[in-house]
Amino acid sequence: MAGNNAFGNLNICMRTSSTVILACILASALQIFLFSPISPDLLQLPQPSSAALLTNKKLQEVAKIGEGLLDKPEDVCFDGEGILYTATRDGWIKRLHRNGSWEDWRLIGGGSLIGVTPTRTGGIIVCDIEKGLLKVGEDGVSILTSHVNGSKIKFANDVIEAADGSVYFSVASTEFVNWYLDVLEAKPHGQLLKYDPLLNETSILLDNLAFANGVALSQDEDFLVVCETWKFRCLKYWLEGERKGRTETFIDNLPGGPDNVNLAPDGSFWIALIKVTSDGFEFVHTSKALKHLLATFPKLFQLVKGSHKKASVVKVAADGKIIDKFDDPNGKVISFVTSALEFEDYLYLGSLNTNFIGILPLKAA
Ligand SMILES: [Ca+2]
Ligand SMILES: [Ca+2]
Repeated sequence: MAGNNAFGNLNICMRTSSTVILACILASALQIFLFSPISPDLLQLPQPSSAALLTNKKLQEVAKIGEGLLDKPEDVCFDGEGILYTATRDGWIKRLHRNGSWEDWRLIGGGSLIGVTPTRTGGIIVCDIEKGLLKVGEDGVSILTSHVNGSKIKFANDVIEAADGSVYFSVASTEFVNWYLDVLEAKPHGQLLKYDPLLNETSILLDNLAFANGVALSQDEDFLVVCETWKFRCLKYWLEGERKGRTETFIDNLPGGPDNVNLAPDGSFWIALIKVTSDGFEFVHTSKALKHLLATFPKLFQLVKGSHKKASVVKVAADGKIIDKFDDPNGKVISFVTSALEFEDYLYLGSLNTNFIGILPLKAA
């Protein structure tokens, strides 16, 4: 009898444990679906084109400038006098003078400054993820534009000023400020915007872009390149000529997600490429359940994100062909390179994972 009782108790115990485990699983699943901040689509990450050049280690040769002074300098630009500017995560615009001295130039605050570009009238324009576009000059900081069609501009990402004073800029996502949530949702929430300083008006040129990122003008300013990070491609938007207002693919199947793009002196473009996903985790993008799980527990992003594990930049001719490529294949010296800018035969590299700007001589490279 005692044996039977013990067996019965064990049975009840096991049934209770199973019920508790099942209830926990159901509750977790319910929590994930109820609290998931995304409504995801599946995403097939593009395969790099066979025209992409082989991986090398050239970015491991970078020298580091401003080391220790620069907190995640996402973008870099030069003014007409050759002064370098960058916006740092601790809310500063810092600049490097020709004589090699760094200056903490303007404190804007917040942790949301990224893309920068010089203006014809002096100073720079900076993208503030929270506030929109800011003009930063000797006389201080002002908001250039913060709204479009009555809505607040969120996640301005990169900006360029044309010779006629028009300012073109990207909005990465109208939904998310966390870039990986936008990747996981895989719905195109990005835009290309134009600010007209004469009319003091901001308008939407392109909508439904897949994390609109870098923006650059061609040498003749007849077209503009805008990058779509998680589609691994950049578009060409025509500003002049017969095709004015039309959009076509500039380059696709890039060997990484394009971030910032900059015109090179020879008319080609330098594009920084992000490793969006760690090797072996690509399957995450093809499962809605896993996307919900990750989006609900963002600490898991570190497992899946590949951005901190590699750096790549490509040089793409005006006809959309890759003509050069530099990598740090395992992020040994520099990783998460977001910007590559050529100036006086050197390539300057911004990154969201460094406390310096990388610099590489192009003649010797
Ligand atoms: Ca820029
Ligand atoms: Ca960017």
